[in-house]
Amino acid sequence: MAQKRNNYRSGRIGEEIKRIISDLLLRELKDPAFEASLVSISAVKAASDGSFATVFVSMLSSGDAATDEEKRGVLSAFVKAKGFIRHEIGRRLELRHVPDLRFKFDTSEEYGRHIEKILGGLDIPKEPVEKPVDTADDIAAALAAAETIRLFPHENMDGDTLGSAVALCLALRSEGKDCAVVIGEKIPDNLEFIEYGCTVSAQSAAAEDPMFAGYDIAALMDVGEMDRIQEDGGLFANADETVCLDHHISSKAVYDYNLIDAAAAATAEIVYEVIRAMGICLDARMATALYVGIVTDTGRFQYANTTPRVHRMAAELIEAGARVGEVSAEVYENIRREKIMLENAVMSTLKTVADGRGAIAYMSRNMLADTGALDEETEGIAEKLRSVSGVEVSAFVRETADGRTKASMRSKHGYDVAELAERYGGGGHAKAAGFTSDEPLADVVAELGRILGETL
Ligand SMILES: [Mn+2]
Repeated sequence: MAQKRNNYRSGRIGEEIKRIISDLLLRELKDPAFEASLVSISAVKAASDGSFATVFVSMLSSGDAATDEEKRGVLSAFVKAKGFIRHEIGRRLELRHVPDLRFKFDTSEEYGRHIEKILGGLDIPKEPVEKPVDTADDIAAALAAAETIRLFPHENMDGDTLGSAVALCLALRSEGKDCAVVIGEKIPDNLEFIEYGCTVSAQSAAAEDPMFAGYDIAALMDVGEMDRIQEDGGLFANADETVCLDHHISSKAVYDYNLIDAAAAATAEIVYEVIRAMGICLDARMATALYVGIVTDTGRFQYANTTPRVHRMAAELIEAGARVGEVSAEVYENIRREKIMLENAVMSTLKTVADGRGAIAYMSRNMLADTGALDEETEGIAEKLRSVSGVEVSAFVRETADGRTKASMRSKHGYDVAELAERYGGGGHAKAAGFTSDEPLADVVAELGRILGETL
């Protein structure tokens, strides 16, 4: 399996992207919006993790400052051409993972036109910009100052990402904010009960905001990478300000506001602090949504992340009206027969290595098709594999819909699976981590078997 890290530093890649887009503007990008005004790229700032790059666009319209309408036309033309531009960047730089692009106007240029100075001043930072994390009070203040807020749960939606987003959405709506949770997947049946009218499809959100420029704040919920949300990045990346609320140790503080706390058991714990910092009183629905987040991310208060703080928070949520019985019945006694049949099929592939200390099982697309189960119904299989007596590390390897191979690893005691996942461009926690590879399923299964056999 090849490593996925690219060799470009973020400053270097920013310069390369600027050069390529400038060249495309001269030769290949033919939208009339580009021709009506003098459009140029003043700088490109790449995020330190390579997940996205901000392209600063300048324009002069027949010697005057461009009108808002002209600017919208240009932004929209860039968004339309984004697929082509990213393709060209990937081709010319031989990158497997092209950063997503967010286009912004370089407003500093409108007033001064001291182009030289601006190019110098805005130039690409020499080192990746990872910032210190913000406090719940900082996040609360940023949210309080915003009017339109969109929350973005991660793909393969789980109880924490959805519960956190729904609770924060309800809290912000109670303050009169225009807020919604943007999803691109069907909500798993066992989580549908906490939807509470909060979600909008990424498609309809895009239709409502075709310029991808309308939100004051876009927030990543329970995820640190833009390419793991349920839309292609345009809606999130072009908000005025970006926020990351997460508890994954691999997430980097590269957004405008970041509250990333690896000591939190769930993002719901972080969101709870933010809601309290905003001075909002929890209602029964917010409490239920947050309760789902902590119950699912602590494995029903069984994992090592189950701290006194988690139990105190659970007690406060129940006091605020969290519906404990409903959560238990909806989340855990609501399993589709197809999912059980898929688990049977996966378990029949179980192999152990290192005298039973490593357990590996896999799922092919055929197994999914034969049982009629859905991709998200693989959730929980990695944990089930770890529950086998004597197993220290489990790996569940599956084929994804787009033909790649995804590995989810779990460990019982000391083994750090995040370190293993990071070698393949993935990440996670010491006891729960994963990665996605372009190698075939059988190769990933064989290699993980070999590595666990040697290291356990
Ligand atoms: Mn989580």
